[in-house]
Order: sequence, then structure tokens, then C-alpha cells
Amino acid sequence: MQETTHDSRIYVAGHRGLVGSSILRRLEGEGFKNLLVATREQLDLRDQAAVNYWFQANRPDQVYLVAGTVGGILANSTRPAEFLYDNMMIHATVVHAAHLFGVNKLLYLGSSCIYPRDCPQPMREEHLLTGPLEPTNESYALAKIAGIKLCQSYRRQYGCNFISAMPTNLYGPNDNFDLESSHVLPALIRKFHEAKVQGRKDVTIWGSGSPRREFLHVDDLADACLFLMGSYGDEAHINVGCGEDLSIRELAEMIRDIVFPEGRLVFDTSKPDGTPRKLLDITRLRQMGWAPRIPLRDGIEDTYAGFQKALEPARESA
Ligand code: GFB
Repeated sequence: MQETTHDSRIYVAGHRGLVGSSILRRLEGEGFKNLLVATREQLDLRDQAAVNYWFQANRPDQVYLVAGTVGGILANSTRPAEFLYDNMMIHATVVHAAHLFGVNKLLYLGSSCIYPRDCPQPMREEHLLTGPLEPTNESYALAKIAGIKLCQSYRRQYGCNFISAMPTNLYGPNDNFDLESSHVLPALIRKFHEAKVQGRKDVTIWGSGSPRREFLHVDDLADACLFLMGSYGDEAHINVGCGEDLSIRELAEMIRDIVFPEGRLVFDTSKPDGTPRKLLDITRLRQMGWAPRIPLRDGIEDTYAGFQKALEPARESA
């Protein structure tokens, strides 16, 4: 296998997203000089011919496959066709091109929603495909499971060094804050912020507040991705999380305390709860020597600072 050097050609597929932008920042910080990216306008990752052409022209040595159509519980449940089609196509084209054009190593990123809805907690890697999936994100989960199997199949049939990591719920500064399509953490930052600015006390939280989720700062995930790219070479997918979860009510209270302590939580139980609990078992990754570094409260403060910063230019140009 070819050594990774600062001159290695590294392609980050999905570099504008939450995860891809963090991986790119990290690679730049580490001094990698040949970083390859392509915007959605330049390259439609669902188009195999276009992807092959791009790989032939750019010849990456390594690929971080972190592109995809993503979103929170509402986007997942109302746009299942897009979540299944886009993600299956994107994973298939990039994995296939990576095989055709001799990529040395590819890291594929899945999601903790691949595990059964009623999975024993914390969820271990071997729990995959042991029970029915959560209906609100079945399409996304199926595409992600297919992606894992795709990497394993290319490894078995062609000897490709393709690995898979399964992160828990992610958040961070470059997140999607759109209330229709976002995940809970950025949505609640925005809701509390807007309530503060508009002088309203009530903030609506979807569902009962009782589901439990685990949140990992995206910069910790990027750290894990570089770590795995450098040191992991097995067929089995590997969980990436922080090892702790909290209820949506507790999360909302934490965000309220940071953003708008006077805010009041109101639960809209007409909205879905989704999976009751989703905590990853990260024993395997810990045993390899990796641990997360960013505590949730610090990460939320950082994310809120990024949210406020993104509002600034609009204010200046207004
Ligand atoms: O983050 P989230 O959309 O995704 O929702 P999932 C987590 C929990 O927060 C659910 C509740 O119980 C939501 O009902 N929640 C409360 C809210 N208020 C809000 C709000 O304002 N916005 C949102 N979005 N949720 C996704 C999957 O599931 O997790 C994806 O749909 C993916 O496939 C992703 O795996 C990581 O954790 O329920």
C-alpha cells in the first residue's frame, strides 16, 4: 500500500457539508497540499459517467466519502425517495470509480440510524441487521447499510482498502439551521435565538422530549476520520460517538441555558419522536486509542457562536 504523504492527492466528497468542511479544515491544518474538491454544480455525484471522468482526470489517492442528502427527522420522513435514491447513487458511483481508478484507501461514512429501532443499548457494531429499522428514517438507513455492504463487497471481490465509520448524531459550526430540514441541535439553537430576538418566551420542541440522543462535535468526528484513515484497515464498520446520551428535554434545557435562559419549553406532541434511544458503543474505537475531546456544552457554545457569526454579514449589508 502507498504511504500517505503531504503530497498525497486526497478527495473530500461533500466538502461543503458539515462533515466534509470539517475534514477539509483539518486536512489543511495538517499540511496536506493536494486536496481535491468538486462542488455540486461541477460534479453530480449521482452520475456515474461524470464521476468516472472526474476520477480519471484527478486521480485521487485517498477518498473521504462524506457526501450525501442528509437531514433531520422531518426531512427524512417526508422526502424518502430523495434520501434513498441520492444516497444510494452517490455511494455507488464514488465507490465504483474509486475501484476503477486505483484509489488506495476510501473512508465511507454511514450513520447510527443503520441499527434496528429497538436495538439493545449501547449499540454495538454486530447489532447491524438484527431487527426492523426506525420508520422515520428507513430510506436513509437502507442507503447507508447498502453503502457499508458496497465497501465490503469491493474489498472482498477486488481487494480494495475501503473502510466504513458509523457516526452518531453530529453537530457543529457549519450545520444546517433550516427549521424544516435540520437536526434537533441546530434547530433548537435557532429557535431559542429567534425567541430571544423577537421577545417571545415560548419555544416549541417537537415530540415528547423523552427520546435520548448522543451528540458528537463534528471536529471530533473529523479527528476520528483522519485517525481511522491512518490506522484502520478492517472490513467491519466501526462506531464513532462520545459514549454518552441525554434526553431531548435535557438537550433543550442546555441550549436554553446557553442561548436564552428566560426561554420556556413547550412540547408539540403532534411531531414524531423517532427512535426512542440511539447510543453507540464505542469500545472498539476507544481500544484503538481514540477518544472524543469536545464536551457537549462547549460544543454548543461554539456552534451558537458560529450561528451568530453567520448572521453578521447580513446585518452589515442591510
Ligand atoms: O435530530 P433529529 O431530527 O433526528 O431529531 P433523529 C431528534 C429528536 O429531536 C426527535 C426531536 O425526537 C425530534 O422529534 N426534536 C425536537 C426536533 N425539536 C426538534 C426540532 O425543532 N427539529 C428537529 N429536527 N428535531 C435523524 C435521522 O434522526 O438522525 C437521520 O432522521 C440521521 O436518518 C440523523 O440518522 C443523525 O435523531 O431522530
